[in-house]
Amino acid sequence: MRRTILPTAAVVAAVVGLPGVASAETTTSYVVPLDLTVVASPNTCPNPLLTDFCGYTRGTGTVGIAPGAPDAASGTDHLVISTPDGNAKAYALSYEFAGTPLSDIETLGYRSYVAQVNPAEPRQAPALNIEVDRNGGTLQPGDYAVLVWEPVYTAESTDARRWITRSPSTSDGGWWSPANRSTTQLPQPLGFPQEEATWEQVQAGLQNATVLGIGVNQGGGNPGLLAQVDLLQVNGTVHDFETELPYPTAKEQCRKNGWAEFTAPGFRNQGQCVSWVARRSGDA
Ligand SMILES: [Ca+2]
Ligand SMILES: [Ca+2]
Repeated sequence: MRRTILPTAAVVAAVVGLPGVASAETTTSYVVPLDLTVVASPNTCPNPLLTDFCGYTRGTGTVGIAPGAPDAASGTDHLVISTPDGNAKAYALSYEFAGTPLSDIETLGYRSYVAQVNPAEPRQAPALNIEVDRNGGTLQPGDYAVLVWEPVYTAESTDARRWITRSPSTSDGGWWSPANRSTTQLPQPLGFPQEEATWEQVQAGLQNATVLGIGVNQGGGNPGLLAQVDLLQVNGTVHDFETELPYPTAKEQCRKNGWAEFTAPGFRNQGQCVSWVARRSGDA
């Protein structure tokens, strides 16, 4: 959707494997501030959504793309999420995969960095969230559910101030859902064990489900948590959050030594930069 409407935000093919994730070929999609819409009420993302990502913030929570802790794999710009008090909440979800069967989501990954911990629970870090229609088809009342994967329920590191690769699709557990709480009538209605479920178990419990949105969330009850996320991977697409695109979209950007600023791809001189833009825009 967005990519045909906002030509500044294009996709560049690259091979950028997430460290620790099986090295299938992936495509890097650079996500810049124009690609993220943030709303103040839950489930009010514009429809149709003209950006790939939609974020929601509650109370003092914030989410945005900004410079943060340098990371060899993801640069210095990241998705930055802050929840200053216990009521705050903030998330950013991609809707590029809406309608995809949950069973087709094979690879999920991201990198996270906790710059400032929640003092009451210093192991907390941003979680992966997937909004689903639990039985596919049209979204009827009762069909909506959010699947959550949290590092704290797995054997993955909980260290602060260190970039850590997260592996929701291959970890030893960590999945749960608010819609999966057992009652006396119905033990675990989504069909997988809370918090200790693997991705395979989630998929087995929700065989007809379809994806609505996929992204990262910092939920309520995390006062003081200040974190960064990058390289959000869904199957073959890796989302790299950047304040600016690392490549030129207009020939003018190559001039006055502008060519030297670009990194993906990098250029040897102005002429090479101009040619690249011309080829890419089809007017070479
Ligand atoms: Ca449905
Ligand atoms: Ca980045």
